[in-house]
Amino acid sequence: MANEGPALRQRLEEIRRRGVEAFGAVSTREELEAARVEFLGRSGLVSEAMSRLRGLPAEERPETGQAGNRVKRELESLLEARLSEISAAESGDTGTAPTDLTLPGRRRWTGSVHPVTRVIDEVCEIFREIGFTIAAGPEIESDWHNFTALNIPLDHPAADMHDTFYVDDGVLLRTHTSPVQVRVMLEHEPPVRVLVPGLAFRRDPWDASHAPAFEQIEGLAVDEGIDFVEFRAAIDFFVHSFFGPGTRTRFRPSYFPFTEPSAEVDVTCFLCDGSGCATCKNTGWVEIMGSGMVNPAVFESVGYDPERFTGYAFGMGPARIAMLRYRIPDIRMLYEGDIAFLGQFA
Ligand code: 2U9
Repeated sequence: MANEGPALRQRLEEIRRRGVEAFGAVSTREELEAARVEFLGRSGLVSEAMSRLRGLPAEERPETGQAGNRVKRELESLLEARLSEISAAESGDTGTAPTDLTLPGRRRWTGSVHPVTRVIDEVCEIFREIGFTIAAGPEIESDWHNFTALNIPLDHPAADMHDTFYVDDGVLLRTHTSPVQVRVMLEHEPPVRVLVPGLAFRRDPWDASHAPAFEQIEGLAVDEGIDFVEFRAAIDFFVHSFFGPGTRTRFRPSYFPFTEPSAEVDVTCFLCDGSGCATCKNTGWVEIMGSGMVNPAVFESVGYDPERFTGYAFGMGPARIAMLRYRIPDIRMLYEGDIAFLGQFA
């Protein structure tokens, strides 16, 4: 009988359809058990149909057998699903907890700007007002861009293996953002006024006042006729804008290979107004940055005429400024990602 295979498959499809209907209609364990016996029991409809496989011609058996197995699996999973629904209904578990209308509403979660980022943004905005643009560059640098071009000889302590992360011979993680200014000068003729925020890396300990990776903001202005007066005026404009118009500035002589003369910039303590507190160690002054007139040797390195051009440069650590401003006692608090702590600065 050539039609027996298709006929049996048709029968299986009918069993499947009736089974889906029957399992869908039950609402108690007893009804479900009765439907199980009828369709999936040892002498149930599926078994009965499958027992007729043996009578099929050999070439019809695989396809029909697979169809039978599919019907069996479908009805078995339906059985299981209905069983858990009925159990859940019996235990009174509707799948959703009752709503407690007396609970306070959930506050929408909002992010906040990291205090170091806030300082960076404010500093950039202030210098933007006096003509500075932002520049960026690679964090992995050549020792020429990081040291040599900046008048730091490679046998200077700053270039020592113990202070710098070397990636390869002559290749290192930049120890300041200054190589970016070197790159800007190599690519552009003066006038140059750039601000460079970015990460710098030093082989420093991870303690209350050091981090091996830290943000810096450096600035560089180069043009004909830039003198110390313009330099002080720019720094004063920044200090008044950032710390308040009543803040006074003090330049203390210092030394950096890339500036000459060099100065540390102190401001009157913005926490005690100069009367003396723990932050200013009772001196009334806090140091906020290093600075100076660009050393002509640096101009030589990048091919600028040191007879024609002068300029000033400065560098600050925004984490240090954030610590002073927000009275944060340990630099690690800024870098541990503790949302409860950082959220306070929203
Ligand atoms: C060029 C020429 C000069 C950038 C400068 C400083 C002084 C300075 C420190 C502040 C705190 C680094 O983050 S910190 O530890 N920086 O004191 N930086 S002058 O001078 C330059 C830079 C680039 C071409």
